[in-house]
Amino acid sequence: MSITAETTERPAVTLTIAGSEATGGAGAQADLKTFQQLGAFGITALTCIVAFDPKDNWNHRFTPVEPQVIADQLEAIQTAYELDTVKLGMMGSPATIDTVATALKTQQWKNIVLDPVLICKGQEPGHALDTDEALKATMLPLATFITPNHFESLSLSGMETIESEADLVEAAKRIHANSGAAVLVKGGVRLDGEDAIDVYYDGESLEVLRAPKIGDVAVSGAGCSLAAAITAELAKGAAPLEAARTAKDFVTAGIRARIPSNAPFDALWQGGAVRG
Ligand code: PXL
Repeated sequence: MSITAETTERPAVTLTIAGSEATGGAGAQADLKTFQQLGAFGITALTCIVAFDPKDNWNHRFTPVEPQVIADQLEAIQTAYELDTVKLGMMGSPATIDTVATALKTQQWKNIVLDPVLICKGQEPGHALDTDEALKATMLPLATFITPNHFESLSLSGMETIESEADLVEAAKRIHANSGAAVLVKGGVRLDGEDAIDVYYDGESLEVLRAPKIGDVAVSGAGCSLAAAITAELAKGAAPLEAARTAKDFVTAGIRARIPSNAPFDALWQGGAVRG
C-alpha cells in the first residue's frame, strides 16, 4: 500500500474510560479502533485489565487498576485537552466508579455515554451486585446516553423478562424515566427473530433499529464498538438518534467482517465499516 493523500481535517478528541481486554475484541481496544475508524482522536484511561484464561474455560482474570492510578490518568487527560465527550465502559468495582465519578464532576460535559458493563459475554450474572448498585446510584444520573444489553436492561428497568420488541420499548422508556438520558436498548441475539433489534428512546423520539442477524452467536466487541461509535459521532456533532443509526450500521458491518478466534467469541472488525 502507499499513502496517496494527507488530511487537514482536525479530529474530534474523544475519551474512553474503560478496561483492557487483552485479546482486543472488546474494551478499550475496541473503543480506540472505533474512534480511529470514525475519524476521532482516541484517548484512554484504563480502569482494569481483563485476561481470559484459556486453561479455565476462558474465564475472566480481572485485575483492577489502583484508584490513584485511574485518578492520575484522568488528571493528565483532562488537563491536556478540552473535552466535552466521554464514553464509560467497564468499571468493575464500586471504588473505580467513585474515582471516575469524582473526576467527571470536575468539569462540564456535553456527552457522557454509559455502556453499563455489568458482566461480559459468557459470565454468570450475579457476582457483580455491588458494582450494579454503584453504577445505578452514581453513573446513571451523570449519563446523557445509555446503551444497555439484554441483561443490563433487566437490571436497569426492573423488568422480569424482556422477550419481544414491545418489551424492549418498555425497557427503553423505563430506563429513560430513571435517568433522563437517551437510551439504546440492545436486543442482540437474546431476542428471537430474523433481525437484531435495538430500541432508541430519548423522551421524544422512539425508533426501532433493525439489521438482519448475522449468525446467532454473539460477537465480542459489538457492545463496546456500538457505544464507542455513538460517542465518536456525538463528539463530531451528530444528534443522538443520528449517532445511534450510524453506530448500528458500523457494528453490523464490523460483525459481518469479524475476525475468527479460538476464544468462544469471534471479534468484531472495526475496519469492516468504511466511512463515507
Ligand atoms: O464486552 C464487555 C467488556 C467490556 N470491557 C472489558 C471486557 C468486556 C468483556 O469481556 O473484558 C474490559
